Amino acid sequence: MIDKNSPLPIYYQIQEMIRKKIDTAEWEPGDMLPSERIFAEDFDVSRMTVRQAVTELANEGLLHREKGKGTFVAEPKIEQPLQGLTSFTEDMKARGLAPGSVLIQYTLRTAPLKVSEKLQANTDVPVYEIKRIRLADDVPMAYERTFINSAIVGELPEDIENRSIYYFLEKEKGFKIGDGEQTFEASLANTEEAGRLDINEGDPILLIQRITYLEDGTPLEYVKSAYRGDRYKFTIKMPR
Ligand code: 16G
Repeated sequence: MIDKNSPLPIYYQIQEMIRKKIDTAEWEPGDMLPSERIFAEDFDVSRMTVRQAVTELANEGLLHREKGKGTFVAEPKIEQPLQGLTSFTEDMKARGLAPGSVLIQYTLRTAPLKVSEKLQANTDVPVYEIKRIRLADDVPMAYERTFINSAIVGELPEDIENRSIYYFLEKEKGFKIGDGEQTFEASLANTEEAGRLDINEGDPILLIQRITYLEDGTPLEYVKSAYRGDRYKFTIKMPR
């Protein structure tokens, strides 16, 4: 299967072989790959070459490594189309996954300077600060830090952990959410994010910031989220 006379580098041929096994479901998510040693012996190549192939596929999110255990076929990434302003709960339900949250913090406080700027409010305005780990079928997907202007929404319910904030505001309170503005940037998980997302410190994450506005243009929330780089990819349709 490996052609040493081919102009294609050997590590690349190994990668293609692994890809094929995953594409054809010969290897399925959760399956453990043979060890580097076995691989190297089977193909009569160096362990370094095998490692290079596997490392690149792990960086791509196709494989994932667990310290002291081995390398496994990763779950396919969740593909999130960027069209329209949706909530996490809606996004998960749309793809047949069960949305969930673990509430880490839920406080009413005065807005930090940056947050007050984003919400176009005074620094003494009371804001809810809500930290939630967002789960899909019980697996952590994102770690969200939400700031909501309480001067605008009034009181939020105590049992926020088990609720959709958008559903509550729109369906129970009658607010009209208008639109949102979002930025994406690549980053590496810090200690807190890694712990919350069940990944290693330094693993790739996507940092997303969203400001959501009511229909009349009033800023409602400012949210900073860390999404797992190995579990998510975003798609966007671009009409020319
Ligand atoms: C999404 C939004 C977040 C919003 C949340 C509401 C991004 C990056 N963030 O996670 O801004 O607060 O949905 O979700 O998409 P909920 O209605 O399920 O509580």
